[in-house]
Amino acid sequence: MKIYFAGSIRGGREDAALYEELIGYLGTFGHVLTEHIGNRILSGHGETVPDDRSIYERDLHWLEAADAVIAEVSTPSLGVGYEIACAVHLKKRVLCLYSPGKRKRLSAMIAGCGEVTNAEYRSLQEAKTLLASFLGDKKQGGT
Ligand code: 6IA
Repeated sequence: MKIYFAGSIRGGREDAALYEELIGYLGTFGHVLTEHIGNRILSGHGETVPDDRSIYERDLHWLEAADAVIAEVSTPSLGVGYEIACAVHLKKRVLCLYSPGKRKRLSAMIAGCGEVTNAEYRSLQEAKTLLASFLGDKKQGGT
């Protein structure tokens, strides 16, 4: 199974360590196409190489190839919102994970979208449980 993980980059890197944890866990279910999102060295400025057009085209290509899309939406990000909308139009299964009370309220354009699964969590363990139930029994070994 190919999994597309979306998380904030230029929207802010406050949750980078959390993304890293979630990506590690997702790796037990399949291949995570976007492992770099959890790279804590990657700054909120994003990198200049590859250039923005290459990033856009590569990510859209990965999104098209994905079997499931997981978006961590607690840190608001234009890019993540755009990816969610694209995924919906591509008829992908989309899970949006949101940790309430941390910062801003989740946009109504995500919270009110009936074509994605919205789920709130309060701990890493709870987020993992939500991922496992969304991805069903497709786990590939490990815990
Ligand atoms: O607006 P944002 O930058 O917060 O958007 C974040 C989302 O857009 C992520 O879910 C990514 O899939 C995508 N995205 C934004 N910037 C990059 C990027 N920068 N690389 C890949 N995807 C990106 C360069 C990093 C690379 C040199 C390791």
